[in-house]
Amino acid sequence: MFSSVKTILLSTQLSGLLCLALGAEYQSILSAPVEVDPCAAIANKTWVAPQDVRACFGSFPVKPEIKDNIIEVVNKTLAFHTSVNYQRLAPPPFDFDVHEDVIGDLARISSQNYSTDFDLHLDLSRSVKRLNDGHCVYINLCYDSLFLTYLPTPLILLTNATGDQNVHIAAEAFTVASAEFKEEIDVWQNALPGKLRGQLSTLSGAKVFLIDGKSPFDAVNQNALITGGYQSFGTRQNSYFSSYQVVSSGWNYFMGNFAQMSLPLADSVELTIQRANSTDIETITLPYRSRISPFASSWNDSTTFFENNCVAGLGTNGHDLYTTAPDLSNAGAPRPISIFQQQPRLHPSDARKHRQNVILDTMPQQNIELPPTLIPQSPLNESWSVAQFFMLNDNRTGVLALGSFAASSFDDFQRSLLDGLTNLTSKGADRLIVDVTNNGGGFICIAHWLHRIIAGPKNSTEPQAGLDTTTRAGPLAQLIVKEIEKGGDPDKQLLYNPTNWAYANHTKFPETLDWMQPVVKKIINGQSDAFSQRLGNECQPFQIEPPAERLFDPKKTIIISNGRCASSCSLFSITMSKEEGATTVVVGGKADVPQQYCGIVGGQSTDFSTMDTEIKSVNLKNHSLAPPDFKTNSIQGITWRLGFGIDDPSEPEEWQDHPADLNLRLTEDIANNPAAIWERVVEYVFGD
Ligand SMILES: *[C@@H]1O[C@H](CO)[C@@H](O)[C@H](O)[C@H]1NC(C)=O
Ligand SMILES: *[C@@H]1O[C@H](CO)[C@@H](O)[C@H](O)[C@H]1NC(C)=O
Ligand SMILES: *[C@@H]1O[C@H](CO)[C@@H](O)[C@H](O)[C@H]1NC(C)=O
Ligand SMILES: *[C@@H]1O[C@H](CO)[C@@H](O)[C@H](O)[C@H]1NC(C)=O
Ligand SMILES: *[C@@H]1O[C@H](CO)[C@@H](O)[C@H](O)[C@H]1NC(C)=O
Ligand SMILES: *[C@@H]1O[C@H](CO)[C@@H](O)[C@H](O)[C@H]1NC(C)=O
Ligand SMILES: *[C@@H]1O[C@H](CO)[C@@H](O)[C@H](O)[C@H]1NC(C)=O
Ligand SMILES: *[C@@H]1O[C@H](CO)[C@@H](O)[C@H](O)[C@H]1NC(C)=O
Ligand SMILES: *[C@@H]1O[C@H](CO)[C@@H](O)[C@H](O)[C@H]1NC(C)=O
Ligand SMILES: *[C@@H]1O[C@H](CO)[C@@H](O)[C@H](O)[C@H]1NC(C)=O
Ligand SMILES: *[C@@H]1O[C@H](CO)[C@@H](O)[C@H](O)[C@H]1NC(C)=O
Ligand SMILES: CC(=O)N[C@H]1CO[C@H](CO)[C@@H](O)[C@@H]1O
Repeated sequence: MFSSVKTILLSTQLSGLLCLALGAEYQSILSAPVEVDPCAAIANKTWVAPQDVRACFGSFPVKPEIKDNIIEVVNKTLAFHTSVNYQRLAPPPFDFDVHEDVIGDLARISSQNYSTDFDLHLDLSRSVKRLNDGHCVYINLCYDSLFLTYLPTPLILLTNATGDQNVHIAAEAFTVASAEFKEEIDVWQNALPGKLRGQLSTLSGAKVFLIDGKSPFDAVNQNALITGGYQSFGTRQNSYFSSYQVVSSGWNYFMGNFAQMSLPLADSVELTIQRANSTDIETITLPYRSRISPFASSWNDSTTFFENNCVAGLGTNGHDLYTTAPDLSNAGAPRPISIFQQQPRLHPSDARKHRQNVILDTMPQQNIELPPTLIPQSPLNESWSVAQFFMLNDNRTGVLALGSFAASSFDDFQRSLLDGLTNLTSKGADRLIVDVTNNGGGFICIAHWLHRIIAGPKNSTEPQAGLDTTTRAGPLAQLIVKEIEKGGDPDKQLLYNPTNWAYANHTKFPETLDWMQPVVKKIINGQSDAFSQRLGNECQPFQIEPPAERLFDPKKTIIISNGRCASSCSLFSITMSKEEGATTVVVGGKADVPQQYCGIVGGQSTDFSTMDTEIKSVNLKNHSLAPPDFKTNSIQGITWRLGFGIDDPSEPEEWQDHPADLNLRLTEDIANNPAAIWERVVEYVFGD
């Protein structure tokens, strides 16, 4: 009975009318005592049990026309994603990590039946995640992170005095959880058995022997198979553990995939632990609890749940820039994709003006605070937003803790990086640490800028301080460029407009040029593919004058992260490491697994709605290759440009090796303590 109600609710306009007409009748069905609406049961609640969220999510049957729409939009959008054929099988060292035939999986999903729309979503979103490409992610705001599902016990991988690695509950776990989850902490306190009841704080620091009866790395590795985002297995392992990040409001605590999940797929976890200062081995069960997202729209039953959260809204689809009045488009309002981009919210004009390369995560950044005792003290006054500057106690090592390559104002950010680094040198710093832990990228030209001002003017920084790129030349992309050449973008607003790009010799394209022709044909993993000519520098000359001399000796520059440095962060780290000889350090990570100092290089990231705007603006929406509008509240990210390699300039940098020079083990005394980590890194690298 319930399904048939949903069938009508999920339908298009016509059945929407039907629904209105029959509203009273269905209302009485819903309120019958035996039929509890599972979405009403979790309406207007902040914290709920994951199984109750699943009951709501799982109450919607698959509507064939909705399923076909999602698959068609995703499939046709992937024609703009540079990497589809590369990702069928990446070259070593990523051949074990990246081998997803996403087009084949879409065909499989298309012909497969699912008992619920949520099951369909799981299969589709996980298939896309198997690309292990954080630029190319499928998100449905109806499900993904509508609730985040938490445990109060984030984990950390520690190395002990005899050099062995053990998984622990983070020492700061209770401090973090009791501050962030004030109103829910009693649920966990009361869930603890026997004498542990109410003693959640004593779990902090505990050594973890088993997770759900198995070795902790069984759980870590299971997660690494589905978390997506990064090519490297080691980096995906590291995503399980807690860490830190500079955000625009200060220092954030990153819970890790064990203690924070984007979907309500686990109800509880059984942990076999040894608490600090105890010899007992204890087994406890902790419930997962789901917290409503601040981005959710409220509902009171399944109908309003679906209408308010699951259908396309402002910014889901693109718009014709030449016919839609700005107030009818989403101009001014943040686009849905910005919720999932791992960078601060941008000013809309900056977001349009300055190209970005940024990782998408199915989990938005949270404002969970790093405990005050772990926050580095005495930032320099030039610190601004995601860029915090410090001088270490040796008075010669400056630190730039950089949580993102984007900030609310491009211009202020660019200036603050120059001022902060200049001030460090004027205070006597002659060596530099750049801590990019969990830096998901941001403005492409900020990555180039930072490379240029640190390393100074030289042939690796001027005029190109980043990577040359190419974009995919699918048939529809070629047509868009032809339409622009014919005058289809008089105001030069589109990404495909030649005025944005330059020849490989870094000379800007003329204003009228079909720059896609001739296309560069390639055979990739046995598939015919086509790309644009090689594109040169797009960032220089910079808007502000860079210093005439380098600010630091790149060989005395250390780039630190947990491997989770993506997109523009990769552009910066790779050019600094491979071209300038900077030292790369990955902190944490399993000792016998290679650690990459960055991942997800890309070149420029974008998404379906942006491509849809390009298509609509040149009147190609009717073309058979044009993706239709999403009917659902969905996002499809893509890599739109791909950077060429440094070691092998003829192939993408994306799947070339980025091994860290040093893998620093995390010990109890430095775990999640940035200042302590920096001092330890200085000892190891400079031998002080
Ligand atoms: C519940 O409803 C009240 C009153 O409308 C509102 O103020 C509150 O924010 C709602 N809470 C949630 C979790 O939606
Ligand atoms: C995806 O698009 C390709 C053409 O690019 C087409 O051959 C294929 O059938 C489509 N797949 C699905 C599931 O629609
Ligand atoms: C899916 O369901 C349809 C309609 O019930 C049926 O015709 C088809 O055979 C099913 N497909 C599979 C793969 O089970
Ligand atoms: C380090 O961990 C290993 C493995 O758990 C353990 O056998 C060893 O006793 C520990 N060493 C110290 C010094 O705690
Ligand atoms: C363990 O004992 C040491 C020494 O007595 C103490 O400093 C520490 O706080 C204790 N740890 C916990 C979690 O109780
Ligand atoms: C549920 O919310 C809708 C608007 O979202 C409102 O029109 C309706 O009256 C509400 N129903 C109940 C039972 O509160
Ligand atoms: C830095 O800012 C603090 C607080 O605003 C101020 O007291 C201090 O004088 C400033 N230091 C410098 C060197 O400008
Ligand atoms: C660093 O500079 C501060 C302030 O100028 C001074 O107090 C301190 O002794 C210096 N430290 C070293 C190791 O030279
Ligand atoms: C860049 O400069 C370095 C040193 O000045 C030189 O060895 C190298 O060949 C130059 N590379 C190019 C591409 O000009
Ligand atoms: C760069 O290449 C383009 C296309 O080949 C050519 O027209 C242009 O003259 C070149 N510019 C320079 C400065 O060599
Ligand atoms: C698409 O086709 C329809 C019907 O053929 C037409 O009414 C509409 O104007 C076309 N739209 C565009 C953007 O060309
Ligand atoms: C505190 C300090 O030294 N501030 C200087 C930082 O750098 C800017 C620009 O170089 C100077 O104007 C500040 O005086």
